[in-house]
Amino acid sequence: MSVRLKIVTIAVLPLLFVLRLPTGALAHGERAQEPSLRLSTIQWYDTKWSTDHVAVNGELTVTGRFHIMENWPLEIASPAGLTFLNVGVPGPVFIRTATSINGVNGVSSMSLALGQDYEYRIVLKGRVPGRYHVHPMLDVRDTGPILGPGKWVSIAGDPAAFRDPIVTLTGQHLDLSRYGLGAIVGWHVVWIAIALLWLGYWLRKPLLMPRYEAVVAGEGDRLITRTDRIAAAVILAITLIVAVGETAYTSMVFPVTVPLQSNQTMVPGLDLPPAHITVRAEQVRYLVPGRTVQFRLRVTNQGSKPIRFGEFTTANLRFLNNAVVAPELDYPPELIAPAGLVVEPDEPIAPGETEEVYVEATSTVWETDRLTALMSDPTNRIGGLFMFYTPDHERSLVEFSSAIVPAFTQQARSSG
Ligand SMILES: [Cu+2]
Repeated sequence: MSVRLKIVTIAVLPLLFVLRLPTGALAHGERAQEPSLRLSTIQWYDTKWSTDHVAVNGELTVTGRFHIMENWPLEIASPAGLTFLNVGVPGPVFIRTATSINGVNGVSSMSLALGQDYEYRIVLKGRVPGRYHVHPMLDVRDTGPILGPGKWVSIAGDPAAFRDPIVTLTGQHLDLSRYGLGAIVGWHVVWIAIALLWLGYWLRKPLLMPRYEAVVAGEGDRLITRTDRIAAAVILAITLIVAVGETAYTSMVFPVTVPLQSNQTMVPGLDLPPAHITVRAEQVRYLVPGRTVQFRLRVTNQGSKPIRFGEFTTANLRFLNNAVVAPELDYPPELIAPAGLVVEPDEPIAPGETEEVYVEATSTVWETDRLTALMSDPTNRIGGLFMFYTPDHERSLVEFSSAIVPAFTQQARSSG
């Protein structure tokens, strides 16, 4: 290979690589968040979308639960400070007509407790036609948005037909989708006109170079004339009169207003029965060539019924033990790992017993969702929820959190 060819190859190869990357981009950035944020903070589960096709003005309800990790990473601000339940969608394509967390109205910000579970309900109304990825989302102060699982939902119909009718506290019937639009446009026009007047006054005079020359010649003081001063005073007077006048006019027309609220609500956690199961990590490895997380666990069943592994969920990914649970038919398939959850031995753990169990969660998503970028994080931790089931299908959730070590070669399973 000639030197020139080598240089060309070195220059072009990375470019080809970069150009090739965006082919897999389907969603809107949820994969860009740091793995520690997605693996070890909020575990979303039981997420349901009431439909994936709504009309303009039609309703979509997103419901589900989330568990806030007790073992919340020290370096990440937690929802015990301040948080707000929202939806992750590209822009105001829906309006949110109601939210609740554990039955508490979600209109204001909340403080949530670590280690607790919360049940939420978000009611949306279709506004702008299109196809959107709809996620439940918690905005956590000083951390940012933490997205739940996303599902593609289409809105169909005529955007002009969108209505948002309300009745105010004084009994007026309004349509918020258009209310006040005339006043907004009108006042913008007034201010733009004042700005253009001011700009126009100066632009008609000789500009940069002649003025620069005058300053250099020591005649800078003569650049601003008496007329300029009068014009400036007039514009200042107009600005003040319009600003004060519009405020006075608006408060006269709308005597009763309520300012935007900034409440903070404390929401108690769900009252779930205790799990009576302990899961201790003996060793957790990420096998790089197999795209597999391998757990060596010591599970103790302190309950009164035998239990089996049903699911491991983390970062909105679900690994199901197909022998125990089946996925819901309308759940986004890309969020369920096809290889499922391998459990060895996959036998019920009897009450009072402690078993050594080997569990394997394989998915290409560890790589494609960049979750393994955690290997280059200063904190190599994996978190998630293990779900256990009794023979009569009672579910227990156990939070899991452990250090994880990358491995580049398969090791014999007995040599733990
Ligand atoms: Cu998305």
